[in-house]
Amino acid sequence: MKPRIILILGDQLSPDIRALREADKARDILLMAEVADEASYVPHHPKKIAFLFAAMRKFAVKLESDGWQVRYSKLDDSENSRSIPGEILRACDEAKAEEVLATEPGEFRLIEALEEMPIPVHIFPDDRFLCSHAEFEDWAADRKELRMEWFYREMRRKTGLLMDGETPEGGKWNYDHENRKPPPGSVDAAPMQFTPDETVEEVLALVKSRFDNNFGTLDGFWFATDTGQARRALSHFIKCALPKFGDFQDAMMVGERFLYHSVISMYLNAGLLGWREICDAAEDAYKTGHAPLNAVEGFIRQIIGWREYMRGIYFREGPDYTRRNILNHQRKLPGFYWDADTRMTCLNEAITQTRDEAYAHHIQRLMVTGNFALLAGVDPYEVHEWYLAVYADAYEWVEAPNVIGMSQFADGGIVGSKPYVSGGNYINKMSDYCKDCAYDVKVKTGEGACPFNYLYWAFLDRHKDRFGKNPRMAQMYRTWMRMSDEKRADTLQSAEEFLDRLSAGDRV
Ligand code: FAD
Ligand code: DLZ
Ligand code: SF4
Repeated sequence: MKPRIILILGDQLSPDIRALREADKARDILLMAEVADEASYVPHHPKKIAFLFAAMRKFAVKLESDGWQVRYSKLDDSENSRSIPGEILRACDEAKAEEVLATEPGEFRLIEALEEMPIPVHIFPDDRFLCSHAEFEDWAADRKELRMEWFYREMRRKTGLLMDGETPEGGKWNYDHENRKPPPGSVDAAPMQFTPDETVEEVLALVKSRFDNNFGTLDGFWFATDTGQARRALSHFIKCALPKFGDFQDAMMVGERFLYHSVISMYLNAGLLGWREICDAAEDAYKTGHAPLNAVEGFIRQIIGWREYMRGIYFREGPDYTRRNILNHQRKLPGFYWDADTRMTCLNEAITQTRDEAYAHHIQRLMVTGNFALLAGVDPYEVHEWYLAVYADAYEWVEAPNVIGMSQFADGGIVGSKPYVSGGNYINKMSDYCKDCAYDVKVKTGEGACPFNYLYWAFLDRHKDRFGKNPRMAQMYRTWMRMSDEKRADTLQSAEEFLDRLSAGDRV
């Protein structure tokens, strides 16, 4: 029998990935390929590329030691054809294979590329997720609103996580109201870091030589790059940070890049960890009294709730989702997103740490970089491309619904019932950023005022036809309308002047 080519992509590094389960060790050839097209369809952060290449190389070695025949293309192989379809054709040619088995990629562009191949490619569902496309479709069909909270409850019932029979543990489904504490005085946790081994060093040299001009620092690489390390990082998080995860989930602090977050999204999304082992470990921490319910419920919700829900939205909405722009925002992404050169401390902190770590936590992504882009009216596609490039955990299936939907409201309210916008007050309450900022968070208009303050009202004013009747925003519109004509005019003028300076490329 002729061999078949079994494709394993860079974010499919799971020993039980579906295409591998379909494969025959005695017959088939596994294909893994570092290719220029995947490494450059957006200017990925060098740490993201290094993480994936190192993890891919180590996974290939593991597969070989398990008895598989692996055909691995390195980026600098002279024959490398630069693309996944090109490498498939090359592998088929060499092995005289006429059939390819693949697991569904997490981005439409790659699914389409596989579907257009001149040889048969069987694409199997990626069943590393809790909710299949069909199950999400069933849940979504006939619903007027696709609220995550309802989806999440289904997933709790389905998994039995934190369930006491039919009732949620502790009597409530969601303990979020306990999870909004301002920043602590100091942070007594940090993610587990790993010294680069020989494989990682080799990849770091390659990435440095090829992607040095991309946004992002390669120095100080410390990510886990195999399942063993990722599991140690997970255990470390459960032991040291999970107990306070809930309390400080929304907090932000100067110089504290990780607070009590798990920093496991890149491992989970690449396949080094699975959702079940993560959630079981968290649930155990609750059952043994190590971590409180508000922390464990909040953490599990992110994984079986938000993460699965976002994937459901991406595949349900289809390839045009990333181009949605319901608010018709057209501004270019400000230059400081690429060099952190801004006087606004919150943005400077979030972007600097993104540059250094390829990581920012959820509230930084949503309420600092995302909030600013939305208030300033940046083209959501540009915002989407930025997030897809700069974070180590970013693949379109999870990034796009978070950016286009949750953060930029560009999908018209599929993911969120109202836009996530706020003035400086929210950032001041949840962080210590404002203390040392060049702008004054208490001042609402004029030169030294916090830009988030006037941009917030200008956003509401600009979109009053769309949001004025939204019951969740009625209170804010009443406050806006109660302001004197003079104050409103002042606010709009401050916003206009600021946006003009932004357009002119001034340092803001
Ligand atoms: P923790 O705070 O410790 O949370 C635990 C886990 O829950 C995460 O590892 C992640 O797997 C999951 N999770 C939490 N929130 C979400 C969410 N909203 N959607 C999906 N999964 C979630 N997450 C990505 O994995 N990739 C992305 O490209 C991505 N882009 C984002 C863009 C924006 C604008 C926003 C607002 C959020 C984005 N997120 C993305 C979600 C979230 O910010 C990250 O998952 C989280 O910050 C990763 O850090 P952590 O592992 O420390 O997470
Ligand atoms: C993100 C990424 C990068 C940077 N490089 C590769 C690569 O060289 N080879 C590969 O198989 N996968 C890579 N990936 C991950 C893919 O882009 C990812 O599989 C798709 O975006 C689908 O999620
Ligand atoms: Fe950000 Fe405004 Fe606070 Fe400065 S004052 S850190 S711009 S919220």
